[in-house]
Amino acid sequence: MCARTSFAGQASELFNGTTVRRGEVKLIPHDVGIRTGAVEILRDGTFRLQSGPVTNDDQSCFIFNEIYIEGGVRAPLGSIDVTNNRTIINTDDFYWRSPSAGDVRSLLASGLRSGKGIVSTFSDLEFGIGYATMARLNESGIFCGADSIVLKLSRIGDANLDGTVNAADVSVVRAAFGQHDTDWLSGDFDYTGTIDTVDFNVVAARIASPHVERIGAPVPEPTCTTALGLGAMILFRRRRSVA
Ligand SMILES: [Ca+2]
Ligand SMILES: [Ca+2]
Repeated sequence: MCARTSFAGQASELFNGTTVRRGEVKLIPHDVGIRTGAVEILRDGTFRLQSGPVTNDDQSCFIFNEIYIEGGVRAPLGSIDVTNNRTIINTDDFYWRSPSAGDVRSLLASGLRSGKGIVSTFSDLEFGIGYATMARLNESGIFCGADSIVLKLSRIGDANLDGTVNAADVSVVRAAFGQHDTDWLSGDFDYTGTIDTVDFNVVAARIASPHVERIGAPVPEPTCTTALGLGAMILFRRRRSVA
């Protein structure tokens, strides 16, 4: 269990117990504030957060304490659409259906692959969902622990989150190359947890041209010689199945 941090405010809205059976349920906040809750999403359902200004503070965000998606984290049949909201997935096992970090990564990977899982309708060839723990982002003071996962719409390839993709990001990926159980801040742009040639090519291709193919598409002449490949995915510890 991760350490719980202090509260900075009161939740302004709860969405506990929301079940999306099919179609779309849109969470429309009534005011600026923190929303916490749990969702259950069945086949072909989408739980969509109303898009809003992207914020980087703890005064306005969505926090998921529990997530259940039919099909499980590796083959989800429903979706959470975070649009452009700063969203936090609470991994604290204080909650019954809180996902592990590996579960969150699997849901992001599935979203990238199939459009089911954790997705953003604001994602395109330039922007994707960045992810890292609150601790890694030096964030605290909200309703969950330091190991909770923060999701932010980020420029693909921008590992250091400074808004641009350049040689500094290449350096980040190069330094983390071969590491497992990593995050976006280390250059894991395809949610495998491992930093490999796929991630390197993502950032290298975007320096060469901002209008490149989707993540995972082949790019010419990769410059990394160490190939771990997607098959080297780490087996993440699953505290519990959310299937
Ligand atoms: Ca950058
Ligand atoms: Ca990766």
